[in-house]
Amino acid sequence: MSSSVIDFIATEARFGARNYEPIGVVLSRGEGVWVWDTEGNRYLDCLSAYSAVSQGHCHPKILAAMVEQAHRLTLTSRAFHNDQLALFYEEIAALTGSHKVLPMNSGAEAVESAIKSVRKWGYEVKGVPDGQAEIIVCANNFHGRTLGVVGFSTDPETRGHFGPFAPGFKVIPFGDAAALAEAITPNTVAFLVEPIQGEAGVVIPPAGYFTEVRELCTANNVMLVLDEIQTGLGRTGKLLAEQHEGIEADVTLLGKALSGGFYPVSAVLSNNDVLGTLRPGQHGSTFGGNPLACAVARAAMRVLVEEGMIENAARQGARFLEGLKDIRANTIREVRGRGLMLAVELHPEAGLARRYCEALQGKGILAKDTHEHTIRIAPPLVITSDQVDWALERFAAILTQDFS
Ligand code: IF1
Repeated sequence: MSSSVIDFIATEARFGARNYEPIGVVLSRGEGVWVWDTEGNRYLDCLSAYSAVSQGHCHPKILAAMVEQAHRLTLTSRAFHNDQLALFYEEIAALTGSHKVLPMNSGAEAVESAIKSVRKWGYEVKGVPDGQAEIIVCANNFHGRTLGVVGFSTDPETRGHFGPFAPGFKVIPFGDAAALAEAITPNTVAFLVEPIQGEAGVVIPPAGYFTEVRELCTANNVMLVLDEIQTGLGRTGKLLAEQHEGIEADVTLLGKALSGGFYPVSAVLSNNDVLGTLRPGQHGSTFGGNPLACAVARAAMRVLVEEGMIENAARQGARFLEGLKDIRANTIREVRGRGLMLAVELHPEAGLARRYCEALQGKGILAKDTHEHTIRIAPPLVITSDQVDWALERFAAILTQDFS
């Protein structure tokens, strides 16, 4: 490792809160599926910044839109209108079939905003007694790092020593519709769930689960809130992961790739009056819906559709999944995935997934482990067949070794 790399890492260690343990690489440039470190080594990015860079690094059309807008107007606050927000509303509503949009910045902010909105809907429309709204969530969920959100996490690392937490949440097993039926009460206002659990290790629910969930929520006047911040915008091979299940959420959350990795942009999308309960002064954000964010998001959505990235994710995801399943290695317990949201779960005795990710780095691939034994694989949706095959060769070379 060169001195400059050591200097970057040492300086981060000296001044930075140590809330991450990055792999030992210092990146300085990105283009498409590729990133380069400060030494000029090239890597295929199989994380895509946790699915925020789905359009590929530094997409030229998103960059152009950002630069053009940045020269004109970046931030006005919502105290005044601007000439980008209405266009963003129209385009995201048309793309997703939504009627109401609440623009926010981070994914966690979108989740918190959805929680506030469904509670308000519960009190003012459903008639739940004030202060008694219940929201059902799933074990092993990941919806962000804010205090309200980690309050209903079941992961000790995510929630440990951050209490006390807000009440009003019930935890049920993911993928179990009977457990949802059992947990619903007259005070239940929403079921908040990821279509596929990302951080949990790309956990895909049983076929038919969301059909039953949709029916239960409709029958009990419970809002189905789908957190598509990671699964949305083409990651699973369809615009929204819910489309694999043939259902429609009442509230959909988007973030990450909504900006193509250029800017924090998230949104709460509602197909009914949940967002209609918000009145002026009852919710807000300094940067939410700013013209720069809107211009970036408009370009990010446009290239996603116009450049066929969603269809490519389905095609290349199938290729990647089959190729991973063809790897004969005693280290592999299970290969899972939908579209380009993939994971290789290792047998515990094969050692920590982190070791395999470090070995993959030496082969020119950047991937991230999750929960000790799973390697998450999520390249940008612009990946080509040749690049998938290039990556598969390297995954096979590493997974057939033993780093226990
Ligand atoms: C970290 C992974 C974690 C998310 C879903 C909301 C949010 C996220 C489904 C919040 C964010 C990021 C956060 C980042 C690592 C990454 C992540 F699942 F993507 F891998 F942590 F679980 N809903 N996920 O995945 O969005 O506020 O971050 O914009 O916190 O370490 P955010």
